[in-house]
Amino acid sequence: QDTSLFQMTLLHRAAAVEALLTDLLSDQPQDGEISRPPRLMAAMRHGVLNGGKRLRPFLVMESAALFGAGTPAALRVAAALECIHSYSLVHDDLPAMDNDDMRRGQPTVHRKFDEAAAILAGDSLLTYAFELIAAEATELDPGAKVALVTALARAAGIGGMTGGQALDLEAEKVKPDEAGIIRLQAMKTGALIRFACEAGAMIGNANPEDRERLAEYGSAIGLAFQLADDLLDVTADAAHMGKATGKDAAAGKATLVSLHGIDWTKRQLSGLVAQAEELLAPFGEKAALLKQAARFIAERQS
Ligand code: GRG
Repeated sequence: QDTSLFQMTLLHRAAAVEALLTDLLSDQPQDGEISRPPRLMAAMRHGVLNGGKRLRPFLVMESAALFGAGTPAALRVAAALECIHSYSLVHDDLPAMDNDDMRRGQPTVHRKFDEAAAILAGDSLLTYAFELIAAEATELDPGAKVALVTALARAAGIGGMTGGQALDLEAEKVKPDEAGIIRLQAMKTGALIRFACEAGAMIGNANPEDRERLAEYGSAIGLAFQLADDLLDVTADAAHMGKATGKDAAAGKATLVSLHGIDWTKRQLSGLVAQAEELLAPFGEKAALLKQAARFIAERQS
């Protein structure tokens, strides 16, 4: 029953963020823009509005709700974060990176459009994310906006996602040790998930201790997200489980699963869920859905 409440809320929040993104990514020029090239906009929409789970937006909104923060600002920050996540997928799919033809069950942006369009759509989503947070329409005080922009830039940049992607590419040549794997994963996928949770606390004006608690929760579920992903990569009979490929496993990539095996990974995942729940314990019932989110991430099948 708890799980279905979580699933329903995830869908509800996904619908809200998709409605906002549909509006924001229309062909209609907005806020002083000279024009919006229709093909660029179509490529951006294809990269974003194509059926992702919208987990990161859920985490922003649910974390903000924990501190009683109203929806409009959280929704805009959530949309900004989804733009960044989507851009990373569009660029990750490019021939120079993973060279994937399909994403979220549809042709990748460079397949449907072309490579130049995919690069520009990704670039535009990345910059638009920061505009979205800083814009007047986001109802937060200037100090909060600067803090959010700074934290998001850090999470998406050198010490976060793009840095982690660089380490991941190097790992194909020189296999990292366990600490190296954990570090690269914390950066590549963990940093945005951690940001999602911490951003909610920031939007809700949480005290430093609670903000750190949410960030730690984000780190725990970020690691769980990656472990679950690695587990799916080896266990998913690719054709049947809905995951595109067991590509990493097939490429012999070093992951914690390849180092320690499936049983160890499952125990680790349970441990991370317990840790996430413990971090949220002071918030009591109000944090029930965030606790469910930890479970969902650890047990997800797609
Ligand atoms: C190329 C700048 C650049 C960064 C790439 C995050 C990343 C760095 C690449 C994504 C590659 C990938 C498949 C990583 C595994 C974890 C992951 C981010 C999966 C996709 O996230 P979900 O499951 O996807 O939240 P949806 O489609 O639901 O949004």
